[in-house]
Amino acid sequence: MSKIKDASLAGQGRLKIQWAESRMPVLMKLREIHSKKKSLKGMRVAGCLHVTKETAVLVETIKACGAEVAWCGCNPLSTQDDIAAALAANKIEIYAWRGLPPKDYYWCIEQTLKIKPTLTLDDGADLISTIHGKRTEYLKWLYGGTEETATGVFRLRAMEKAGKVRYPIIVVNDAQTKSDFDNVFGTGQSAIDGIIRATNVLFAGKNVVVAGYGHVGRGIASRARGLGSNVIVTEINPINALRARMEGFRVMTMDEASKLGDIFITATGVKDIISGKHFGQMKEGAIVANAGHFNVEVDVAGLEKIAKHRRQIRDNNMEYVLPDGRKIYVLAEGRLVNLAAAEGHPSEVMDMSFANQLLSLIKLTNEGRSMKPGVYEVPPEQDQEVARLKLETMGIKIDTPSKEQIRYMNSWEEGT
Ligand code: ARJ
Repeated sequence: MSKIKDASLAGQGRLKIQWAESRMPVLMKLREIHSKKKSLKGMRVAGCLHVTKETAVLVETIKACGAEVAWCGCNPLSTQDDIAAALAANKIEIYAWRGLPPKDYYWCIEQTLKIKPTLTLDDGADLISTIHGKRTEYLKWLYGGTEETATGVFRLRAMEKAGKVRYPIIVVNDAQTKSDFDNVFGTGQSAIDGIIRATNVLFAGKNVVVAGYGHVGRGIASRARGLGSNVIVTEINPINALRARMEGFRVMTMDEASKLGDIFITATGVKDIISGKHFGQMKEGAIVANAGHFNVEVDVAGLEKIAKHRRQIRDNNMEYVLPDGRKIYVLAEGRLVNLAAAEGHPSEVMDMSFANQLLSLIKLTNEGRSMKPGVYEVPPEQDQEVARLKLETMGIKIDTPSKEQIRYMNSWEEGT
């Protein structure tokens, strides 16, 4: 049983998945090893993560390793209907279509729970929060869960602080081979890709305002600069602000930046970053996009209230006319622009994120029942292994420290 938009798109979706497979050598290698061992045998995996070609490679790997799977998307605008169709045609239970309303979004989550998951895989923690909220009857089957993204980790850390986490959850986002690559290079490229697909504007010579200078903001700022933009960063964290400044960007408040920007990109994970006052000060033709997980960073509802009228001028691009005649363009309804207006991060970088997902699921299969409820980091050995495998597939060799060097690194006696 599945619910998707159009089964006839399966062929096109399958080609895209095969393309992704050819760019995800680490995950494919792990598929080869762990499908032979049936490392997830007996597991039932409920997943709630953007339905893209890269996710499809992960889902089919999980299945090949012996698990049953039920899947749904984790954002109303990120599902690629051809990929959903290809997965459904491959007899994978999937509930996802692009543009579903919030009521259906939660209906899809509920459907995945019907397999009585032993493992959950989240991006944004909606599955975890549903189980901890109104579906606690599902707790008894659970070995553990994983979380893909920084916003989900914020939620989990808040739950942990309140003593509310009821099963072991590995925060894949915080692996170095995830957040230092996916969040930085992945979003850096895919967010700009989304903006370009929705607008085809020239980045050279534009003032690009990046809100937030965490991993994601750093990636976007660096890529926008590479395209010739003049980048302005806004922050609330003094250390991040200082880093942005010393990396050569102008740093100022959003109040100031809102008067200067041609393109605004939010990457904070926090609500109300761009709101009424800012819209009121923006230049004619300003473009506003969000790269954070939830659609809370840009107050689109507030803009709807002050705008005289609006029209959809291109795919994923809404033109708002303010009472004084100025036009402001909001991309993808303020939802994450890289997945809503483009295809998400390229396969090469998702390779490492999803290798971490798979290895974390295997760890929870073997050890989850003896782990206490709580939030767990990816083990450093796993992180190292993913990096080692990635380098190997790229044909890159690195040095090995000598015995003497290892002794030196672990000693304190030797100085000048
Ligand atoms: C699936 C993707 C893709 C992609 O790892 C990234 C992250 O942290 C999420 C925030 O919601 C999105 C996720 N991501 C980016 N690109 N997931 N397929 N191609």
